[in-house]
Amino acid sequence: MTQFPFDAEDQWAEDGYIVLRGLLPLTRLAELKQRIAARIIGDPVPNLAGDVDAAILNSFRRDTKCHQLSFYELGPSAFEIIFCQPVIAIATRLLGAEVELNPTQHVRVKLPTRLYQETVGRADPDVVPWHQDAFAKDPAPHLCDMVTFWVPLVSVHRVNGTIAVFPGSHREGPIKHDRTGIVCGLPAGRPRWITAEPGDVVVFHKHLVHGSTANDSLSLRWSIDFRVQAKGAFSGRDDAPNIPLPTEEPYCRTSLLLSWLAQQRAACGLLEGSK
Ligand SMILES: O=C(O)CCC(=O)C(=O)O
Repeated sequence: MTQFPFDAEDQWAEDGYIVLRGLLPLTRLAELKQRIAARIIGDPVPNLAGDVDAAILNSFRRDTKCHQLSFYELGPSAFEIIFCQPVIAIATRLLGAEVELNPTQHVRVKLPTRLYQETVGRADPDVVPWHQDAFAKDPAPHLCDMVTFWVPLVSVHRVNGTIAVFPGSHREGPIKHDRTGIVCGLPAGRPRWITAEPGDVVVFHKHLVHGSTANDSLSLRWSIDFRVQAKGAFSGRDDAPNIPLPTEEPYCRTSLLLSWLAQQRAACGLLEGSK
């Protein structure tokens, strides 16, 4: 069973986020990265054992939309990370015994900002302005009892545009956001850029003010993020269902996988009757 490090609860209360080190298996993360690369470049990909970043950067030079992709395209490799025992154990520790997967999930392959600007000639869309996740969806999502899991697939640091947080800002509660979803006025204190390695998981409070800065390196910054909420909490979305996370064995992984794929297809507006 995954244990919290002895000081994690204090840090959660004080700072509104924790970085859990070495929690996820590197083989699974590498598989996921391969799968993402294959989807971006286009299946089948003859040999991704080489320089995956170079292959994606070249494909971006040919087609500047190619780095956009959705979670549901990733299939079991992403599923194995979201629905793993350590994630469920942390979620239940922070939110209570019964938890659900919120439909908002992202795969982010963040391009070097210089390449983006030179190729597309406008501001880099992968820079995420300061916000609280509780406000990411209207209406009134601040009612949602939720935590965010942010999972780097490469080493992340300030230069390659890791996430940055205002430690303790969750204690200010909901802060007004403008119509574009940016906080109106920054919280007290200074931002902290999170340094993390593949295998680490950053977990943060729904009211933690965070964002991410430009990728000033020459390589890609890879991450995924997803949200878990208390059972019955409002997800902020009516276009896709929440999925109850199993906290006890046995359960059927195949039916859970199918529910998750359906959730993500609905979230992308790909199911009949969904928006
Ligand atoms: O990964 C990023 O660049 C931003 C992540 C973020 O804002 C989030 O997960 O809510």
